[in-house]
Amino acid sequence: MADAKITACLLGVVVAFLSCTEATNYTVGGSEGWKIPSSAGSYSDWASQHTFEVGDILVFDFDSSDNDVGDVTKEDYDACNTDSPFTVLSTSPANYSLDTAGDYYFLCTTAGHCSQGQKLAITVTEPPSGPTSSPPGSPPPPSPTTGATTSPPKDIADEFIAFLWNKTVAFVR
Ligand SMILES: *[C@@H]1O[C@H](CO)[C@@H](O)[C@H](O)[C@H]1NC(C)=O
Ligand SMILES: *[C@@H]1O[C@H](CO)[C@@H](O)[C@H](O)[C@H]1NC(C)=O
Ligand SMILES: *[C@@H]1O[C@H](CO)[C@@H](O)[C@H](O)[C@H]1NC(C)=O
Ligand SMILES: [Cu+2]
Repeated sequence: MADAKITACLLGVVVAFLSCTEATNYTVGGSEGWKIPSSAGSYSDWASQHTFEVGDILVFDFDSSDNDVGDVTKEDYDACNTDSPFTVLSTSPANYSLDTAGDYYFLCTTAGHCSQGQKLAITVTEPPSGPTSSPPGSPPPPSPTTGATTSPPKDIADEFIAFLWNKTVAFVR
């Protein structure tokens, strides 16, 4: 019973660890895509349901005849000023790489669209850790579970922990 629980828990940790290191493509607005939204808060609702990390990609899916994507300052986002975007992406689907941590602001530059809610603000964070975070050849970071590799396993649960720890260390290297 306890062994099964420990096993399930450890598997959860390993799966979470692996999925954290994957870059994710997010389709802005989900199936609704990028257009004048049905309700003004749609894109802030969508953004609040996701966590964005460096390396992720925003995919803007839109009707190119009447929409585009401009990345702008917070001031231009707040005021729906469409006159000075840094870049404009006008071919759908547009892929926007989130290369650095920080706040990002987007709007559609078509007159009237931003004020009707076609605007997006997100915050991008550094991933908690990554395969490149420790230089090659350096020892693994100190951890309470390191003992699992040095002391002989006492039972099947300990052996499984040692096995998972070995896999995790191998993955990080
Ligand atoms: C994300 O999109 C890029 C191209 O924009 C593609 O190369 C990559 O395979 C996609 N990744 C996932 C996880 O879908
Ligand atoms: C964005 O990525 C998708 C998937 O890889 C690709 O089909 C599409 O052509 C890309 N968009 C642009 C404008 O390059
Ligand atoms: C973990 O790795 C060590 C050597 O690095 C090895 O001796 C040990 O048998 C491995 N344990 C498991 C459970 O794979
Ligand atoms: Cu638009």
